[in-house]
Amino acid sequence: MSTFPPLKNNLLLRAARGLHTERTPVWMMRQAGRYLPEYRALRAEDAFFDVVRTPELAAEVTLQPLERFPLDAAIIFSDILVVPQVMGLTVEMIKGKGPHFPDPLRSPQDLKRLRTPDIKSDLGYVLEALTLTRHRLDGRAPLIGFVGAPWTLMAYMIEGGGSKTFSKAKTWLFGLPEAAHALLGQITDVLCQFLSAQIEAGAQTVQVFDSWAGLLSPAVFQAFALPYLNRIAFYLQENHPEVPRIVFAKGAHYALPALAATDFDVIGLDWTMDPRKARRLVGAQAALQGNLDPSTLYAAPEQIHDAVHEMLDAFGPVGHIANLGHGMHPDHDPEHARAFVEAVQGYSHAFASVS
Ligand code: 1CP
Repeated sequence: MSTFPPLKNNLLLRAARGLHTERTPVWMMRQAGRYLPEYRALRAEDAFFDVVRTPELAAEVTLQPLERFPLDAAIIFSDILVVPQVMGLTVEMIKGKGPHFPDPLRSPQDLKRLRTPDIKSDLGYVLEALTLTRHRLDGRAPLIGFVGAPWTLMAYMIEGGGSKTFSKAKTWLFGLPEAAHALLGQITDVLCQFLSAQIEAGAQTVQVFDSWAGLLSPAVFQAFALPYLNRIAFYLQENHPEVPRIVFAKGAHYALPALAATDFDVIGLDWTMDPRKARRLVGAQAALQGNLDPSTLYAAPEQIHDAVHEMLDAFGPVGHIANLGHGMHPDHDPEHARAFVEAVQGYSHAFASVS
């Protein structure tokens, strides 16, 4: 393992542990991406997955938002769909439309098509990008690795792309539960290995994105999402106890107490969740991350400041990582992202010192 430069800003790692920090750390989901002209310029030259698969380019894109804003974390430029790819499914990125699987899983018979990847060779490009980025960061901020959650990945693998209802994937949950569990178990094994390898390659914290958790009922989440999230958090706790684990189960209001009881250290909230209520449900069992409505960034900078102050008051100064409640939109103005970051850093500094 290479020796990395010392970390000069560990605010996020401390907040993730519920420790006191001199101000609230801040980053933005999808902070590297299409709202940045420098990203669009780079993407004009190369296809999406070519950027992801070229460590030099992935590192460059990861650092783009940090060159502009004083962010407290970098998130590696990659995609949750690299995992279905190495399990044997073809994934294309269609301009303006998003991901497309030309040959998704159509029936339980198709599980035979899935392969067990060799993480170090098949996903070596992500690992190399992490190591390179960690060096280039030079300790400015911690580096976040990530994966999609088992249910969210299963949803794409069966549906073949994005969907409003993911009804094909839900057909498996309700009509083919054994096949669904077999698939979820297989995905989970890969995710445990991949997250572990990301940590060994340089990730200082990891986030699991369960972007489609909100489509599930509490009972279905309990049966098909939670056990696998639990397994991932437990595996990481056993193997890398020093690395904080973040889970973001978008839309899953009902799941907060259950997630608090897992080995995740941080629970991400989307913008529809009330921070005070979430804190009551989670107690001191986990730190919270979030949750400004990303659409707030369409407002003028003064209004962004007001909304951020309200958000910081609601979360309080301890055990909070400021973020948006979901990702940046491609039509966001980068200067409004700056207003968000500066508002968090300016206000929380004053606020932590009086509390
Ligand atoms: O044309 C382009 O440049 C493609 C746009 C794009 C980008 C910038 C995609 C396609 N993926 C990404 C990068 C990405 N994806 C990151 C990079 C790091 C960062 O946040 O800065 C991350 C963390 C992801 C994770 C991801 N991919 C999620 C989970 C987060 C979320 O938004 O809920 C999901 C659901 C995906 C699938 C995906 N990849 C790309 C798109 C457009 C989508 C969503 C499609 C859909 O709505 O179903």
